Amino acid sequence: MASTVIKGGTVVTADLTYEADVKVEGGRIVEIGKGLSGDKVLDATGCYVMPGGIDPHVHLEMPFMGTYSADDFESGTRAGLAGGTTMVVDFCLPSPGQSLLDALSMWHNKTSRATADYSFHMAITWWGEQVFNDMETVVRQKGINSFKHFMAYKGALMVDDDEMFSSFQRCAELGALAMVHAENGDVVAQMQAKLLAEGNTGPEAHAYSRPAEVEGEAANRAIMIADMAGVPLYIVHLSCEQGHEAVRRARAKGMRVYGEPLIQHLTLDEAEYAHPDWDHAARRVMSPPFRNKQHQDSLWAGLSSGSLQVVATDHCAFTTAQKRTGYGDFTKIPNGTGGLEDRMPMLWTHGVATGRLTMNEFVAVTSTNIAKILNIYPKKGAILVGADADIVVWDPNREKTISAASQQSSIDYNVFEGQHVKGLPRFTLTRGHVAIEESKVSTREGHGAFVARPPVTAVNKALSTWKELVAPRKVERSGIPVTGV
Ligand code: DUC
Ligand code: ZN
Ligand code: ZN
Ligand code: ZN
Repeated sequence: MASTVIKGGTVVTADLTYEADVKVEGGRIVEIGKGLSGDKVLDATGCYVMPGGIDPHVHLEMPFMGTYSADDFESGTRAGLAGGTTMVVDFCLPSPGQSLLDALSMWHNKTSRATADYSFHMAITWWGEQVFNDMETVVRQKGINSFKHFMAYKGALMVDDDEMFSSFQRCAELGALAMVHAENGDVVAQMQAKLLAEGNTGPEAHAYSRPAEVEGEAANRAIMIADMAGVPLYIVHLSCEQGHEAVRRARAKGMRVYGEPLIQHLTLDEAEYAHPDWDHAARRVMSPPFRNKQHQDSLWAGLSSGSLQVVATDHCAFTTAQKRTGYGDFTKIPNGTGGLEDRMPMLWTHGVATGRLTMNEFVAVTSTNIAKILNIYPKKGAILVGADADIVVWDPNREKTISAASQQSSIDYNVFEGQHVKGLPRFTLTRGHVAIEESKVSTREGHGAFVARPPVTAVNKALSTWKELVAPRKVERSGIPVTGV
C-alpha cells in the first residue's frame, strides 16, 4: 500500500503543539515522528498539521420552505475540503407521519457523490409510537446518536414541549444526545404576523421577528426540560448572550449542555439587514438572524473560556433566485446561509490571528470537541496513530479575498464576499486522499463514507433527582377533604 508522509510541519492538536512528520497509509495515520519517509512526500514546512475540521451542522439538498438547499453532498463536501473541513453532519428530516427509517434511507440516497465523510443527526418532527420505536433502531442499528428538535418553524418542523419532553426522555434511555434549534416558534409566528400587518415586508423584518429574547427563552426552556429528562443537550446555532448565559449557568450546575455558535454570527452583524439592496439583505436571512456586537463578544468569550464548545456553519445555501421568492413577504425568504468553505479561514483570521483563540483552541472548536460530543473520537478529530487520515495542513501565511467567483459552493454569492482571510489549507486529506493541494481541487466523487456513531452513556443527573424522589415522597392520607370549612 502506498504511503504518504506529511513532512516538516508542526502538529497542532486540541492539547499539544510539537514538530513531527505524519505518515499515512490505507486511509489512516500509521506513524508520527521525526525523519519519516514514504512513497509520497507533502511539504508542510511552515505549516500546522491539524485534524481536519468537522462541521456538525449542514443542510445539503434539503427540502425546506418550498425549495431545496442548493448545495448537495458533492458540492457541499467539496466546499468543506477546500476550507479544511473533512467531515460534515447533515440533518435527516422526516415529514410528518413518515417513519424515521424511511426518511433515513432517503437521506442516504443523496450521498453517493460525497467527496468527504459524513454522518446524520435525526430530526424529531412529529411524535407517536412509531417514532418512539424507530428511535431505538436509529440508535442501535443505524449509527445515529443525536436527535434534533425544532422549537421554531411553527406549522412545519416545530415540536411542542409535550413532544420534546417525550423525545428527550427517549434519548436519555437510548444514550443519545438531544439537540435543539432554540427559538420560541409561537412568539416568532405572532411577531411575523404583526410585522406583516404593519407593512414590514422586507428582509430586515426577519430579524425584528426573532429577537434574542426568543432564543434565550427557548434555550432556558430546553435546558430545564433536558434536565428533567436526564439527557445531555446540544444547542445548535447559539447566537446570543441570553442563550450563552443559559448554557453557562447549566454547565456550572453540572449539566452536560453544549453550545454551538456559527462562524456567521461570530463575524457578521445585524447591519447586514439594513442594506439598501434587497438581495444583499435577503441573502443573509437565516434563523437565528445576525445580531449586534454585544452578542458577538459574548460568543467569542464563550469559545475562549470553554463555555461554548463548537463552531459550525448551518450551511444551508440558497441562490439569489430562490431568495427572491420571498420578495414582498419576508416570511417566505428561504432561511439559510452558506459557510462551509469559509468557516476555518474566517475563524483563524478573526480568532487565532487576533489572539482571541489559541491554535489548540481552534482545533478544539473546529474538530476535536465535536468528535468527542458525537462519540467518534479519536477516529475523527485527532492526530494519533490509528485515527482516520482526515488532516489539514494549514498554511498561516496563505491568503485570499473571499469571493463567490472562486468558491466551490454552487450558489451565486457569498455572505463573506470581500473579506480578506490569512490562514488557509495548503493540503486537505480525506482518509489519506489529497483532495486539496494549494488551489488545486482533486476531490473524488463517492470517496466520502457514512460515519456511524455509537450511543453514549452520559446522562444529566445534576438537578433531575426528582425522578427518584417521586415514589418515597408520596404521602398516604385517609378520608376526603371537607369543603366549605
Ligand atoms: N435556520 C436556517 O437559517 N436555515 C436552515 C434551518 C434553520 O434553522
Ligand atoms: Zn436551526
Ligand atoms: Zn450587496
Ligand atoms: Zn440548521
